[in-house]
Amino acid sequence: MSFQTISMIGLGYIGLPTATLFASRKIKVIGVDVSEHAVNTINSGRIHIVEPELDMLVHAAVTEGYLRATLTPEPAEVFLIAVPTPFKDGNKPDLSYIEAAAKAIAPVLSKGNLVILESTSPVGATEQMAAWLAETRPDLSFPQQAGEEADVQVAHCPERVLPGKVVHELVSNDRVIGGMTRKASEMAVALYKTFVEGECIVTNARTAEMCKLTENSFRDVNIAFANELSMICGKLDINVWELIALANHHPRVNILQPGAGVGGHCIAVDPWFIVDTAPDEARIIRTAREVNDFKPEWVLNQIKAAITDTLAAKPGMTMADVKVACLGLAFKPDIDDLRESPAVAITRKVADLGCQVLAVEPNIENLAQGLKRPNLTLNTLTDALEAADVACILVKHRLFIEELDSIRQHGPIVDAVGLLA
Ligand code: SAJ
Repeated sequence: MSFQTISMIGLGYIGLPTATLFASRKIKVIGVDVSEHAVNTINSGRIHIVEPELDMLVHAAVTEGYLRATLTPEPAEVFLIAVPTPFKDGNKPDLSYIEAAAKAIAPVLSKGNLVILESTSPVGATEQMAAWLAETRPDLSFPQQAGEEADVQVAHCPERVLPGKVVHELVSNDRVIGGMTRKASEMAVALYKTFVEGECIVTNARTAEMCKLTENSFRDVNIAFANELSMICGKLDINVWELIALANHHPRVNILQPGAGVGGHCIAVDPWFIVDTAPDEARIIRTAREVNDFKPEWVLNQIKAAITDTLAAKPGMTMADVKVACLGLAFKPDIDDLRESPAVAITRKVADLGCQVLAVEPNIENLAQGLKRPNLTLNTLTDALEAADVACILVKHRLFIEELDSIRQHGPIVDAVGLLA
C-alpha cells in the first residue's frame, strides 16, 4: 500500500511537522489552514512557529515541490486532521474545530479515502467526526454504516510528541493507531510507516482516544503530587527539593518536580476530557487538575509575602516603588511558548498589585499585546536583578541555571522551581 497525495488539515505545532515529514519521504502533501499568514509563510518556505529543525525541513519540502499550503481543501488519498481541541465553559471539550475541518474536507472526499483524526480528543470524537462526514456526504459510505467495506475509512492516531523535540519524537515515538475498522488501521499503519521508526500499535478508535488522555492525565496527577508536596513542605518548613531527591533514592519512587503550575495546551486540558465523560469516577484526575491549577496562586502568595516584608523593612517605600523581577514567562523551560503559562498568570497578577514588574524571558524578543502594561517591562537578567527588590524564579531556563551564582546573590527570592535548591 503506498500513498501519492495526502492532505494535512491544520498546520500548527503538530500538523506542520507531520506534513513536512511525509513530504520529506517524497509524498505530495497539501497542507490546509484557515490562517492566510500561515499559508503564505509556509509557501515561501518559512515557518510561523518555533520548533527546532523544522525550518530546514519545511524549506526543503517546499522548494522540492512536495509541500504546498492552501486555504481550501483539495482532493487527496488521505486526510489527516490536526486542529485544536480546547475546552469551553464548564471544562467541556470544544469539538467545533474538528466539526469545521470535517465539513471542509467532506466535499472533496472520494471512494478509497482514509480520514485520520490526530487531534487529542474526548472518547467518541472519532465516531462523531465520522457521523459529520456521513451527514455531509450521503453518497459515500463510512465505517459506522459499512464497516470494512466502507468507501471512506476512518481512524484516530493521536500525536504524543513533546514541544521542542517534535521532529525527533515524531520519527522515534511508538504510535497508537485506532481504526474504526481493521482496514482503517492497516491503511494508517502503512501510511505512518513511511517515516515512523517506532512501533505502530493497533487498537480501536475509542481506546486510542482514551490512551492519549490517559498519558497526559498520568503526568498531570504525578506533577500534582509534587506540587502538593511543595505546599505541604512550605507549611512544615521543609525543603521540598531535598525531600524529593531523598525519597527518589528509593528504588520504586520517582517523584516529579514541583513548579509554578502546569501550563501548555495539553496536560492542563486533556484530563478534563476524562472528567467530563466520567465525572463521578474520575476523582483523582479532577483533584490533580485542581491542585495544579491552584499552584500559581500559592506562588503568588509567596511573592506577596516577600513584598510585604520589603515594604516593612523600608519605611517610606510604597507599592508603586517596589520592583519585582519575574524570571521566566514560558510554560516550561527553554521554549518560547507562553500559551496557558502559569508564569504569565503569576507575572500579570504581580503587576496588578501595582508594583513595577521586570520580566525576564530569554526566549522572546517582545512582550505580546496581552502582557503589555505600563508597569510591566521585558528586561535582561542582569538589568532586572540589579534593579529588583524582590526576585521570583518561575521557569527553570538554561540561562538561569548558568547564572545561578549571580541570582543567588540577590536579596529576597521566591524560588518556585527549585533553581537554588
Ligand atoms: N511540569 C512540572 N513538573 C515536572 C514536569 C512538568 O511542573 O516535573 C510542568 C511544565 O513546566 C509544564 C507542564 O508541566 O508547565 C507540562 O509540561 P510537559 O513537559 O510535562 O508536557 P507538554 O505539555 O510539553 O507535552 C505533553 C507530553 N505528554 C507527556 O509527557 C505524557 C507530550 O508527550 C504530549 O504529546 C503533549 O503533552 C501533547 O501534545 O499532548
